[in-house]
Amino acid sequence: MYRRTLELRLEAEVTVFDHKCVKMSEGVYEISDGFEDDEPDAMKNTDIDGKLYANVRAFKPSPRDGVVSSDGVIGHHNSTERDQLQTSYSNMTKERDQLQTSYNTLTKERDQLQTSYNTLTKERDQLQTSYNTLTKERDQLQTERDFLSGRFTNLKQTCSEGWQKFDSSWYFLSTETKTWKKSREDCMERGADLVIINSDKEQEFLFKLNKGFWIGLTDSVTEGTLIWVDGTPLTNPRYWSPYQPDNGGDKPEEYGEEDCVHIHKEQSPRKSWNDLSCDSKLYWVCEKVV
Ligand SMILES: [Ca+2]
Ligand SMILES: [Ca+2]
Ligand SMILES: [Ca+2]
Repeated sequence: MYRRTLELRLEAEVTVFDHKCVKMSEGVYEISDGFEDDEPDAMKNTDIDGKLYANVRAFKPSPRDGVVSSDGVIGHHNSTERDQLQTSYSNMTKERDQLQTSYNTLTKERDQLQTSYNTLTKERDQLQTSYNTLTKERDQLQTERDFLSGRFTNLKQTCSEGWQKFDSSWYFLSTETKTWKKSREDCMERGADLVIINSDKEQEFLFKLNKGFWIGLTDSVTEGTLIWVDGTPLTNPRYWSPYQPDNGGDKPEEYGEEDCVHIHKEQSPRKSWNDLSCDSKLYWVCEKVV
């Protein structure tokens, strides 16, 4: 914009200058005529100026001869100014071209930067997504690690305190005797519960421990409804001794209520359960599922 204004101004100046030149040459011609008419006699051939004027008089220029032929000094001055303007104009044109080149280069650079910026923005977004995913994964792994570490600590305790493993569970056989309720409390303090028997294999394993002990089965809530310590009702398998459960021979007034179940070591492996008074003191077995 600025360049264009400058160009226009220069062109205007050159035009005005051209116009002035024409006017000036006309003026000179007219003045030399005037000298012929009005010059006092005293001026003639008396000094340098006079000689000059005389020369002017002697030369009869046509209006078309203009600056150069009518007055050498003025003509030279004007042509110098014109040359200077021409030079300025050339310089300006050159400068304009350089500016145009610079502008093109900068435009190109700006476009490249824009492209780079877009690429980087995209990359940043991808990295952000990756970061979010990794953060999520890290949190999951931390949770998993905490869970496993807890389990490991639990297992370490289990192993060091006389527990033994069978299938997918750990078992603890007590070395003292307690009521059913106290026995259960002991198991819970060890992070376990009284044993729940789920299979023939488990029943046989327990029978081989060769002791009479409490298992996690009771009908203390509702007489006749036997429930495991995890809340599931007794279905199958079941390994009752003959005539059991009998709730004390159905004579509570004589034998007391029998609401807690134990394994009787004198019976056969698959026929060894008996219900007994919960206040009896027996060994017990805790079970911890891995
Ligand atoms: Ca079990
Ligand atoms: Ca009972
Ligand atoms: Ca019984």
